[in-house]
Amino acid sequence: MKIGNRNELSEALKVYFIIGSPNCKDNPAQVLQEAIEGGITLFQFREKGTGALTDDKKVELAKELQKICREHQIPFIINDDIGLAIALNADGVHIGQEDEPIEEVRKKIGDKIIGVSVHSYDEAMTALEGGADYFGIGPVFPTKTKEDAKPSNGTKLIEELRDRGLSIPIVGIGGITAENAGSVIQAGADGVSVITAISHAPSVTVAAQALRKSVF
Ligand code: TZP
Ligand code: MG
Repeated sequence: MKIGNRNELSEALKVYFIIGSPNCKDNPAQVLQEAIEGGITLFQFREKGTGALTDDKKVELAKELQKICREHQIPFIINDDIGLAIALNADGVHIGQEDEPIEEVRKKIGDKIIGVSVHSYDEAMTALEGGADYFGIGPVFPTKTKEDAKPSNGTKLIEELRDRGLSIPIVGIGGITAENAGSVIQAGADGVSVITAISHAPSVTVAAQALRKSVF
């Protein structure tokens, strides 16, 4: 799945679904299939937290999920693990402030997508200068999903970056649901990233459909 320009990336970021095995009650492949049926537009593999798979088991799951994404032309992005993204020829990576500097990541992965989590204007400028393709900003709302998440800060930073003229694609993350997603888009985000609002929903497909309706 090749994303050619900023506009295509902005569209792909609208319903940005993230999971690893610790986020799923069911088999992750099943969860991903159902989320795709519901209309997610991009997928990030984030194998983190208590009980996360490592080594061969992690690679195996990544390959299985990537295959499903390929069959449905859904971009497949890997969290943190640049080596795995290169080995699998993933569509991109998502890195945080504690990961390798973006300049190093860019050298390694060429023109693939690089998303960066930013929490301030200064972090945003550094990521922009380093060649980030999009920003993840959050937690917008309180979340229990990320163990080391910073306190939630609403949509303030998204608004600030837009007010200061930044046009880079942005996704909000953290505690986002179909009910509050509209306010994140309203603040200037191109899309919403979600884990549990989809992965823990009674019906994964219905939850993905509802999120899609709230951002399109
Ligand atoms: N980064 C900031 S909040 C968060 C991450 C990975 C977790 C989002 O999970 P949820 O379940 O959608 O709140
Ligand atoms: Mg990280």
